[in-house]
Amino acid sequence: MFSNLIPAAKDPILSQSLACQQDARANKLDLGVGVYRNEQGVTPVLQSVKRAEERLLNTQESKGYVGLAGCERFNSAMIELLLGENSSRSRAIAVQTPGASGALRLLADVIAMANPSAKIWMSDLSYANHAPIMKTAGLEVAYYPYFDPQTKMVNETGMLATLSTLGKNDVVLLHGCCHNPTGADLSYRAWQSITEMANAQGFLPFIDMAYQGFGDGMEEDAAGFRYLAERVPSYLVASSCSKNFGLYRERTGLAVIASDTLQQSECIKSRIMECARSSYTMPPDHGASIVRIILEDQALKEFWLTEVTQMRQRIQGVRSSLVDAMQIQTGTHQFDFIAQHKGMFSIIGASADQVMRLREQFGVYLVDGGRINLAGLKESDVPFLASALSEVMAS
Ligand code: PLP
Ligand code: TYF
Repeated sequence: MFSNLIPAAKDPILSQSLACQQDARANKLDLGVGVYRNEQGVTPVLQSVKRAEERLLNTQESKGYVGLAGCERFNSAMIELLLGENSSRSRAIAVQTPGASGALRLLADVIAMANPSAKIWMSDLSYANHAPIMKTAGLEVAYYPYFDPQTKMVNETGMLATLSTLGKNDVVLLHGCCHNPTGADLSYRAWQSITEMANAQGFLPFIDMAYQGFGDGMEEDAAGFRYLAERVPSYLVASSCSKNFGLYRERTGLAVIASDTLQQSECIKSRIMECARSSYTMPPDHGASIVRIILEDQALKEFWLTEVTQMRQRIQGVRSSLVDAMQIQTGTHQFDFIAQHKGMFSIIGASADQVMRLREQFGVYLVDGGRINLAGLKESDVPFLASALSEVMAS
């Protein structure tokens, strides 16, 4: 049966972390996979999560099945976190999914079901799994210009020029905030232009919100998306609890559908549940129960928000320390862009050769393409990283 199969290519991100684990050097740095680590180098279980888990342990009376859409109270609480008081809430409904990855796949499946010739446009560059997920769902993938390697910021003119050519057959995948892998986010003005174009030309916005709270704040990070949501007839969202709740392995996410009418959204939801049924059927409950408990309890929610603020501020602190250290090392402002980037990642402009040298000579592991995970860097490792970067990137 399987004799004609050859082994799959390695996961480009996870394989870097595995290689780092096998590296015997004491001062190696794993800046590959996108997980948050604290100053001790640990990816912690949040205290708010511990409290919710304790409550769950003491009160949960059944492990019976929940349903194809998961927990509806989780779905409602997550919609509120994502949309706030946004007017599109009246037509937005959701399905609990195994991570945002599960949401991306189910939403891709339902797009393919509705329109097999739909084309998904994604940013050049984008999250390493976006294209494989969309292609496996049978969708055609294309790219709009996004990252400008010169300025290290978004090439909004180029992006909007491409989007201006799109129409009803097209889906535009946008990162809600904290762009992976570049760290370069859209301006509010760009969100406004995209909204106008979606309305005038009829393409469907599809937002991937994997890092809400890691950029400028929980509300701030949703502002551009909410502007769009209020004004376009239809949109889709894949949202993740992996990073902002630290629930990575619990596989907790949400697929949101907002169509012209609630009735139409309900129809799409039923088709998404059908796709789930023919795959994993029901999503895992533990992470969603934790999130529901936190979001439904005002005091616990406030406490969780302070924990997210601490994570965000640590990342911002690391960004500014690295900028300072690079100014000292290079005597230039060449790396100042790192402080303007948002969220966990930055593309620092290292060539394939330089990424290899960082790995071999210094034990510094970046993802191919030169993505660095600032959220995995300790303040105390900044001087070592800065000297490695300046040595490798100066030559
Ligand atoms: N979307 C983006 C942009 C991501 O960076 C990630 C990575 O974790 C995901 C989706 C997948 O997240 P999850 O762990 O919720 O499946
Ligand atoms: O981009 C990242 O590092 C995160 C984590 O197959 C991740 O999104 C990495 C690889 C992968 C799934 C998630």
